[in-house]
Amino acid sequence: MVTSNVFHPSSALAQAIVNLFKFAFVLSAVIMLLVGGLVTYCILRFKGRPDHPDPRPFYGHTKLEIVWTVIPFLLLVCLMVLTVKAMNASDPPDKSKAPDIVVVGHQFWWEARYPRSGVVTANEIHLPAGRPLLFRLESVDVIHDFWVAQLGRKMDMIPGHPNFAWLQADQPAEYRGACSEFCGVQHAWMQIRVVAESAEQFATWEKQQLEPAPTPTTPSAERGARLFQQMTCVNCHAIRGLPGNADARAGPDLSHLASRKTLAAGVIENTPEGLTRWLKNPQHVKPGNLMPNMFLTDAQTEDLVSYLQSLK
Ligand code: HEC
Ligand SMILES: [Cu+2]
Repeated sequence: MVTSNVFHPSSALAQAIVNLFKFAFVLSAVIMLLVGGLVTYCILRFKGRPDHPDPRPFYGHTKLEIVWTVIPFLLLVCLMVLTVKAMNASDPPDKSKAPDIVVVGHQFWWEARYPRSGVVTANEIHLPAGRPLLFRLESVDVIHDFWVAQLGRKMDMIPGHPNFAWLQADQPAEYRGACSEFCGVQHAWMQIRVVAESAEQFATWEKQQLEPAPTPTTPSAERGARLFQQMTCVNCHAIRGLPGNADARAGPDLSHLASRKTLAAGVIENTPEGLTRWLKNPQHVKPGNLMPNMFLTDAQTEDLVSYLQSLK
């Protein structure tokens, strides 16, 4: 099941945020209608007519000024109390604890690291449902904002200043998230897929992600693997098991690319056609992203696609 309806929260914190939003929205709507209504009434009722003299102005009406200061003050106090209550719907993130998941914002994709197991993946974040998870949120370039509305609060990712947040999915399902701070031309194509699953399914996923990338078995995939290392792909993309590129983090980790549904943070489906289009010219598919057009020939593209497809 894929869900992206912010009004169907999947954790106590997300529920508290939705409640606060609804209250603030209704309150603002009532005030807007009241003020707008009164202004409209006054315009119609007291509009100047040719034979009317100017109305008498009055200054310094103490009672009136007290009333229109106290009412907004009380409303703001009320909103503040409710906001603090919503913020306390989850524990304050404990920065001294080891995070469950580290998400790093990149222009224009998400790196996800699982410090306990050592799994590294991108754009598709698997997590066990039913328990709170501590996220550490970082950025390597500009300010991004990690937001999966149904699981918890949104949180800025600020270069050099890691932030922490609790997120939880009560139900196993697929949740959608997005970058919520304008971070460059492809900001809108920084989507997050969160796959919340049972503890067993999650453990299976983690185990599979930890395997070294499978060795290619067909001639085409073998040629693709060689191309991958001869061309500059290895400088930007890590593949578990390839010698010497474990630190390549300029692009997504591709060790188990074939286990992901989409490419480039949700822009296209991860199919042979999608991969071919991406490799032929990533700048056409996602203009301004940080993977250059490699000007591959059709044969090279085909071999690379067979190789990448084999990375289950
Ligand atoms: C200069 C660094 C760089 C080089 C060189 C490079 N890439 Fe990329 N690649 C990236 C970045 C950055 C992204 C993420 C783009 C985005 O989503 O904004 C990416 C995305 C991808 C993706 C999609 C991954 C995903 O999980 O969505 C694939 C597949 C890929 N590159 C394959 C290759 C191959 C094959 C080569 C060599 C022919 C290559 N790349 C060369 C930086 C690079
Ligand atoms: Cu962003």
